[in-house]
Order: sequence, then structure tokens, then C-alpha cells
Amino acid sequence: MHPKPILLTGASGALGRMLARELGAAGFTLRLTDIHPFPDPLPPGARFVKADLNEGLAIIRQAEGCSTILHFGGVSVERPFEEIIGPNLRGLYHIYEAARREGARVVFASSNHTIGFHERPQGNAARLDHDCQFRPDGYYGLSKAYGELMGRMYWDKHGVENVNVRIGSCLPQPNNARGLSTWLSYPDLARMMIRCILAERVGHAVIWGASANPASFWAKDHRDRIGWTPEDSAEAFRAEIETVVTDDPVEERYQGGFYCPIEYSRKGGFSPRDAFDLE
Ligand code: 15L
Repeated sequence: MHPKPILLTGASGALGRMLARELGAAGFTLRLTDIHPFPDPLPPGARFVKADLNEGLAIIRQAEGCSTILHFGGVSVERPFEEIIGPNLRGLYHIYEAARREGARVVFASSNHTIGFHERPQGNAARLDHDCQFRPDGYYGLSKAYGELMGRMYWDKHGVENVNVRIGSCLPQPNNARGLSTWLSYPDLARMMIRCILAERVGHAVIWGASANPASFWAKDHRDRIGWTPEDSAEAFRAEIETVVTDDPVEERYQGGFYCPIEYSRKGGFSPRDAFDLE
């Protein structure tokens, strides 16, 4: 089917394992890598090599001969700055240099935490488009914004194509009221990755990584470039999750949810809405 191998970083994480299984079953030849051992049986034709994103040569070697790098590796939650620098900043540079050498496309697992400090839309208020302002809700979200900008630069300067997927909450099923807006089903993500690999031309693209949720926070993006339409919806779980909210006003006010109150120290803490008029 697809002639060249696909490199999947972060293969031993929850999304990596699911994608290895689904892309392997779809007939892609996979090169899997992670800093942790791969816990599952390898899909047919797949190979796993343990590698650290900090090691440029190791990453360049893994990417040899690959058409696409699905970059799901790195720190995937909020952590202190020092823990993020290596895997998420330096590691990303290694991924893009490898892609440049190979003429490969990068598909970057970005995150809604790049824009987490946008307020949740109330009523009929406008939803965010892909070109909204970055408003990262921590060092993790900031590193993902850096990753998207790296994609911007490598496309403009070196012609390295990239798709940046601002993943909402990719879980087997949504687990709180916020998930009515942010949930991305595993099958929708797997189908999106296949389209990212097969699409003719993508340039520098940004796609909201959410299923077809009527309560979505997000609107326009570049999904037409890859020909992807989500098929699942968090509405199927509404009865179970719509009352699952916290009593933290910062968490419930912003799109990034529980990442927003982590180490939150804005002067005066949380104040009434009108105190936040200045963006
Ligand atoms: C993310 O980016 C994280 O990787 C994931 O663990 C969730 O926290 C998700 O965002 C979310 O916002 O629900």
C-alpha cells in the first residue's frame, strides 16, 4: 500500500500504542520509537527501537527512509520547565532536522493547551478558529506552541510539510463536562492520521483534534487539506458526564480546564469576570 515506512515517536504511550495497532492493521510499515519499551506485540513488519528525543543522531537514524514522522513523543502533561526543554524543545528540533534530511512530512501531536487560556464560549459566542492567538496555559502548552511555530518556520524556510493537530482530550471516552467540547475518539484520531499520511499536499496545516462534538469550542481549521471529517461525538456520553464539573472557577472558565489552575498566581487570584477585561 504506502511504499515508505512511517516513523511513530511516543509509540509506547497510550495514543502511540493505539496508533501502532491501527496503522499496522491498515497495512502501513511502521518504525516505532520511544524512551520506554514497547509493551505490546509488534504489528506485522514493524520494528521498535528505544531512543531518546534528546539524541539527535538516534532520531535522524530512526527517520531514514521514512515518508512521514508522526511525532507523539515528548512530555505530554504539565511539568516544570526544566523537564520540558529536552524532549519537547530540543527533541522537536531533532524531529524537524530528520524530516528535512528525508524530505518527510511531520505530523505533530500539538494540544489544546496551546490556547488553554481562551475562555470557554458562552451561548452563541464565536468559537475559535485555527489562527486565533496562542494563549498557552503552562510550560507544556507553551512547548506545543513552539512546536507549531517550528512547523511554520520549517515549511516557509525548508519546504518541510507539517500538520499540527491541536488534540483536545483523546480518551476511550470523555470523562467530564469539558469533554463534551474537547473529546477526540480513538477511531477519529486513527482515521485522521491515515489522512495525514496519504494527503497529497498539506503545507503547514493546523487542525483541531476533536470529534464532531456539537458543543465544541473550536471552528475553522485546515481539515479539508487532508480530507478528514470526524465521525464520533461526545453527545453520546452526555448523560454520564454533563454534571461532572469541579468547584474551581479558573478550571471551569478556561478551555484548558485543569491545566489552568496549576501554579496559578495571577495577582489577587481569581476575580470577577470584568477584572479580566484586559487581555
Ligand atoms: C493534553 O494535551 C494531554 O496530553 C492530555 O493528557 C489531556 O490532559 C488533554 O490535553 C486534555 O486537555 O484533556
